[in-house]
Amino acid sequence: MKTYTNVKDLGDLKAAVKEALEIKKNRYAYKHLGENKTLLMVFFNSSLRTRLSTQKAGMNLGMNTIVLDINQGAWKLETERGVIMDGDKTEHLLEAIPVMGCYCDIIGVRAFAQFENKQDDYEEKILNQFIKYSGKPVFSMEAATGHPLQAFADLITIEEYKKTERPKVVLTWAPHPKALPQAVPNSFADFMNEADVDFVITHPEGYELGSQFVRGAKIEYDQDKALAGADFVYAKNWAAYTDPNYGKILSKDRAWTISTEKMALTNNAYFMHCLPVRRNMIVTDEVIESPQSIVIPEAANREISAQTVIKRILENL
Ligand code: AN0
Ligand code: CP
Repeated sequence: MKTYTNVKDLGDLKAAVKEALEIKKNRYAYKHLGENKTLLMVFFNSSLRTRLSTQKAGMNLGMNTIVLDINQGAWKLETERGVIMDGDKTEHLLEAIPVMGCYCDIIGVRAFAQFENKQDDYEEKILNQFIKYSGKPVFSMEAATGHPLQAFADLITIEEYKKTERPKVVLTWAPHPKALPQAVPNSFADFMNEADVDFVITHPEGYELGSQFVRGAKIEYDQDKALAGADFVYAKNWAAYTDPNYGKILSKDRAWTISTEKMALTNNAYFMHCLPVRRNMIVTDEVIESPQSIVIPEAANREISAQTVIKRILENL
């Protein structure tokens, strides 16, 4: 594997999940692979899980790991070419990226959608410059349009908890006070569409996601109908994708919050969320604290998805 930005990079998805579950059984079995290799993790945005789990994954593989927070101590970076740099930006991304590439063997990048220019976001302007100019294999740690390490961990978790061959998995929009990217729901849809599940997406009108991610998934605008018979409820907020509302909040309707009443409509479903989650906006205290909530094992699987991806990249260096 040379880059990891979406489900296709994993090839045979069943084989990838199988490999991940094998790694989980003995996560130190490949410690030799990363010897004298350095993983650089570059963050343009905050993180708790991705930072810790990816660093841990690299260490499990015997790698040295370096974390760079661009907004804390690094020079302010200009990202546009042709700009006369007489403002507050000290360094250009076009020098910074190849320099970062000099000090490592693999680079993970977190660069969220900025909601300033839809085309820039959906062309993955920042991530693709790392791929093009770093000279090193690059993987996404949540970029503008996707969070494939999260979705891979989600699929591993569903595989571990499913009680039927083909479970019903419902991705539901839920309210949030701030405009959030579509990266998590995009990647979740990207993966579920390739997995052996009955996949349904529910959201208020106006929150349609990009067709390149939704593909053939069922859309149900009535959340109660969507939840009926669900085996897994995956809640997430996202801001509008479609024009002219790209990046806007259209609703904060708490009728969409996942509550005990909503969960009662399901087939005793498991509750999932990528975290961080705002309680009593996305999900009530009762539901997230219930035995059906698997948000912690889901987060734990981030170490496993990251390790599977980094292992495959190391094997191809
Ligand atoms: C981010 C998002 O929604 O994309 C990260 C989630 C993993 N969430 C927030 O910014 C709260
Ligand atoms: N789920 C996830 O990626 O969490 P962080 O933003 O804390 O890394």
